[in-house]
Amino acid sequence: MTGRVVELRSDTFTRPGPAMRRAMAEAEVGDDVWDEDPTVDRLEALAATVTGKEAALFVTSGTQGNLVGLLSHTRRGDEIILGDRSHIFVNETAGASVVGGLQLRTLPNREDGRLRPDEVAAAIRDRDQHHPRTGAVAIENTHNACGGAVLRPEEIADVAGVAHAAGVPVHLDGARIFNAAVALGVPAAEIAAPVDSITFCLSKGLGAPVGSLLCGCSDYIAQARRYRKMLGGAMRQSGILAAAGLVALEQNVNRLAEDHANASLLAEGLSRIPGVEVDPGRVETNIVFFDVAGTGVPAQAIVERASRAGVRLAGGATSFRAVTSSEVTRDDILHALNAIDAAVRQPATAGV
Ligand code: TLP
Repeated sequence: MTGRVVELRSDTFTRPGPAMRRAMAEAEVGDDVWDEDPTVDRLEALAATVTGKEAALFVTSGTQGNLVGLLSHTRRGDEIILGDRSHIFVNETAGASVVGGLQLRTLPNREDGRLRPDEVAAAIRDRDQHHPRTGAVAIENTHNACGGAVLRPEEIADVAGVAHAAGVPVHLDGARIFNAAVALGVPAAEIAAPVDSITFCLSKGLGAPVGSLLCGCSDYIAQARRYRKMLGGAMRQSGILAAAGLVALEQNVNRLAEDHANASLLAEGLSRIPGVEVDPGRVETNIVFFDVAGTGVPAQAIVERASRAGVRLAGGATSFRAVTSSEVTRDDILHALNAIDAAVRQPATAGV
C-alpha cells in the first residue's frame, strides 16, 4: 500500500494551495450585499475583463450561475433551447423549470458537443400565440458529457448568429472555459465574444474552493444580482472566497495545459489495455471517457480494485469519466494506468 491517492473523479476535488490559502486569510473584506467588499469588486472586475463583458457577478456555484443567468434573460413560460447532454439539462435538477417556470427544449448534442445552427434556427419559435416564447439558447464549452470537447469561437458565432437574428440571447455554460481557451491558445474573451452571457467556475481546474462568475452587460448583471439575492446567493464577507478566485485566475490558468497533457497520456495508456475502449484523438482537454464492456469485468469491480491502489474512479454501468487536475501528476497517471490494467486482468470470477 503506497498511501498514494490519485483523484480522477472530478477536477472539483482540487484543493486550495498555500498561496491561495494565504490570500484568503489576508483578504480585505466588507459586506458585499452593501457593495462594500473590495476583494469581491476586484474579482468581478477581473472576471468581466477576462471574458470581455461589461460586468460580472460572483455566485456560489456553476449551477447557480446558470440558473441566475437563464432567469435574467427570460420570463416564466419561455422556452430554452439547449443540448440533450448539456449540464444544465442533465445535472442541474431542472432548476430552470422549477424556479424559472422555463420549458427546456433539447436538441441533440453532436459527439463534439456542438448544436447544429440549422437545428437551432428551426427550433426557434415564431410569434404564434399558442407557442412559448424562445427565451434563450444555452451552449456549453468545454462540453463535459462530450468528453471535454472544445467549441471554437467560429462555431459559437454560427449558433449565436441564428439566435441573434431572431432576437434570442445566448448563454454559455463555460464552467471550464479556461480549459477551452488554453486548448485553443486564444483568450477566453474571444470564445465568449459571440454570446450574451457566460458562467465560468473557479472551483474546478482553477483550484478555488468555491465560486463561479456570471458575466454579461451591465443591465443584465444588475438584474442577475436581484435573482442571486432571491436564491439566497448574496453573500457577506465573501472577499475571503473571492481572494481565492483572484489567485485562481491570476496563477492557475496556464497550468491547465499540464492537465490536458496528462489526460492525453491517460487516454493513450488506456487504449493499450485489452478490452478498454477509448479514443485518444478525441481528448482535447482534461476529461477522458472510456468504456470497459470489452474487458468482461464489471465497472464496479474495477472501481473497487483501483480504489485499493488509491485510484479514485467514478463510473456508470460500463463507462468511466476520468478528469485530470492539479491534484494529479504525470507519475500519478502512470500509477493509475498500472492499477486499471491490473484491475481488468483479474478475472471477473475473482470478485472485487
Ligand atoms: N460538473 C460536475 C458535476 O456536476 C457533474 C463535475 O464533476 O464535472 N456546468 C458544467 C459543464 C459542469 O461540469 C458543472 C459541474 C457545472 C456547470 C455546475 O457547477 P457547480 O458544481 O459549481 O454547481
